[in-house]
Amino acid sequence: MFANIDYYAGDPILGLMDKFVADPNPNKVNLGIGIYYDENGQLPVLDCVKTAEQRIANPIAPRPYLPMAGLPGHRQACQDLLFGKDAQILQQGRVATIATLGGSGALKVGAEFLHEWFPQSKCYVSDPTWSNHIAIFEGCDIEVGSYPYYDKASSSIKFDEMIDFVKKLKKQDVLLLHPCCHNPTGMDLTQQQWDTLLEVIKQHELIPFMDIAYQGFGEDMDSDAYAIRKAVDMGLPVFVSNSYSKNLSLYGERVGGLSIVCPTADEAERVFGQLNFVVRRIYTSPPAHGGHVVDIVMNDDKLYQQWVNEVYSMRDRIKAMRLKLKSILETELADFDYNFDYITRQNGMFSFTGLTTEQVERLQSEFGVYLVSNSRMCMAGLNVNNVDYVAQAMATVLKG
Ligand code: KET
Repeated sequence: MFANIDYYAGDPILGLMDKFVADPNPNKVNLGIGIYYDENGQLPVLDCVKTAEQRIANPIAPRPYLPMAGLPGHRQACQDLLFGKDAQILQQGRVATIATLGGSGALKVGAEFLHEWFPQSKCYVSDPTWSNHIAIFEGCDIEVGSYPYYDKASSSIKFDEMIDFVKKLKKQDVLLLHPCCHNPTGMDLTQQQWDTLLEVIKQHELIPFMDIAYQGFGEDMDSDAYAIRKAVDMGLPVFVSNSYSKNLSLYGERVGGLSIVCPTADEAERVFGQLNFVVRRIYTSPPAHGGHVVDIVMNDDKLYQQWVNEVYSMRDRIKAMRLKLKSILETELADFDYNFDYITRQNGMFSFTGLTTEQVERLQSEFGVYLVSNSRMCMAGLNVNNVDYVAQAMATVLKG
């Protein structure tokens, strides 16, 4: 009965995690999946989260179903963080926001909504992008194409090509964008480039879908949301999926949000209703624990400030590791024609190293250093104890 079912080749990122766990090499280093590990190589529990969890645990409360859209305080938290507490669109009731199962859940619900209400729309993702972007949209029967983004040879963005491509898209096509900390390249548009791109999006009546999974890891909470807020100021009907997996270090709790900015409050109410209906048909309502943590941390001034500081110290530790890796590689490979400036020009958790598939494989088999096969390295897996080892391994494979 099931003999004709295809084998699943596994996920390029999650599959690597399984391989890493099974590797007996005592020196192994996990630089595959986008997870932040602290200076001791441990997954941190943020102090603000510990405080919130103490409040939830005591007293032990009953567990009703949450509303389909999640906790009001979770939804409010997403809106404040993405658009700014005082944003006019929030006062005008023009944003439909639901709590979702991580950023992935937000993308799925958003894609289902688009498939139902904008059946003619195609979705365009950056070349390259996070592999699951393509899988999620195709999984909702949406045709997915890609727009030019990253030039491997120069480790920079092909902005002019990108703009020329976007100008050719059809009205209401969807453009999936990374407002900050682009995954996998770490290369973000400048504010001026965002202004230019959003103007083209407006002229051609495209739908910008902004996926923000690393807010706070780039520059700061507000600058990282620049593209989102600019699109709102320009009156665009922007979709935003956000994730708290990384910036609250709550990967397994599955917390995120989907927000759709509408022209009027009435439209926002209709859209909100349809998002609820999508949720009802897939999983009815989100899990409660992570939602309560988000609600407590984000809506308490003191905990919120503590959280922001904790995110910034994660951001700064990653930046320090970029500098360190770059400096060791420059010393080790001084006699070779390599340029490692890209390491500190890239933002967020990832560095796109440009290593070949063979070099990535060698790093894995000879040194137990795991990168995603597209050459993406998670900088948040580096620490003072392993950065020398990783740099030496990289230098060895680059020497050939
Ligand atoms: N968007 C982007 C851009 C992203 O990098 C991730 C996760 C998500 C959404 C999903 O977020 P979540 O809240 O976990 O559903 N990326 C890392 C983990 C993964 O592949 O699932 C990664 O790229 O390693």
